Amino acid sequence: MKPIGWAIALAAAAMTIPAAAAAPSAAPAAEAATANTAATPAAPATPSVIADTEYGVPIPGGLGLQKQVTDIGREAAAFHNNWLLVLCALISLFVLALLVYTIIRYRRGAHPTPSRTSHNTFIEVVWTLVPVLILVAIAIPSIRLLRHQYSPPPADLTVKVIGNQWFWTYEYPDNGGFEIVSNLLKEKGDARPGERFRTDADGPPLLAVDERMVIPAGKVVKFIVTSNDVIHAFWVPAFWNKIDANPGRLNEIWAKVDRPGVYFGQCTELCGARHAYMPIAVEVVSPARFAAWVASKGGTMPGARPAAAPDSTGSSPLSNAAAPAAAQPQPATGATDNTAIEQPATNQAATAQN
Ligand SMILES: [Cu+2]
Repeated sequence: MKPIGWAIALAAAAMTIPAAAAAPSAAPAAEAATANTAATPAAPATPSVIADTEYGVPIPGGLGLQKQVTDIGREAAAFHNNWLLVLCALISLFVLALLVYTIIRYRRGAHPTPSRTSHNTFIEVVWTLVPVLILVAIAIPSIRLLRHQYSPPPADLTVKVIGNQWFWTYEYPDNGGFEIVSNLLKEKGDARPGERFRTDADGPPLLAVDERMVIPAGKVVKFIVTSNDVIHAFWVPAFWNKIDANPGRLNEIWAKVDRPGVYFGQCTELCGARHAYMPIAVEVVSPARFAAWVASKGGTMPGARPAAAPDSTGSSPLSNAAAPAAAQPQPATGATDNTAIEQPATNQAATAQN
């Protein structure tokens, strides 16, 4: 008996520790849309939904995945946490135990005459079959997840996501085709006098933006993702969504988010000097508030063109958010925010290419 072959077994997959997971935070979910009372002297655009500290954001010291807010995300996170991670741990422990046993039991002192066995059909069948079964046990839920992920239900809303060096633009082709420009919000110390800066209501540093993408809760949203310049990647961890934004190509992902709130993401393709400074912020609101937001941007709701005005009065908190947002024209926001950063002309130029 010389079962050294056992030691060749499977290398355990490294356990990645992505962004963040649970941490007890007392912040209630985001729908409380009061005006932020923080000192924002020159900040007309108040966020309509206060950023959460539990969902949609990385948490200091957090382990594992962000809390998922889509069905696909929950399925994928459960697959990762309850199956892949457990399997990896068990295999690693099993291999370690075999190694330790062999080292101790068959060391020269305890076992001076080595076995000359070179074949054992039973063991060879076992160490071939067991890994195959393990792979099948991984493949079945994995392929099921892929099937769910890539067979989207019919979309209720389409948002065209365009990566630019170094900001995002979001177009709403179903709602009249208006476009919003989303730039990183500067910190208080970096903003020039009169310029808007980040407050805690906007979100964490390096993630908060001046104009969030807004989508309705409980609706299937299709994201058509492309780029104006180089390859970027659109990623919102809480949605389990990540896809490249390639110039000249349209990629598609989708999400159906039931929980209203603000969810942050980042560009995840190294795209240039300010790659780290083009965050993504998606605000999920009730359909009525979404309709009011669309109206505030000069857009229309498909099928119900005159209905936009009554909707905005229907939800009281939103008029608060919609009005200042409407008062601030889009191009001005994009331009002012980029000027103080390294490449003042880029923002305008890239936006014009649209
Ligand atoms: Cu990028």
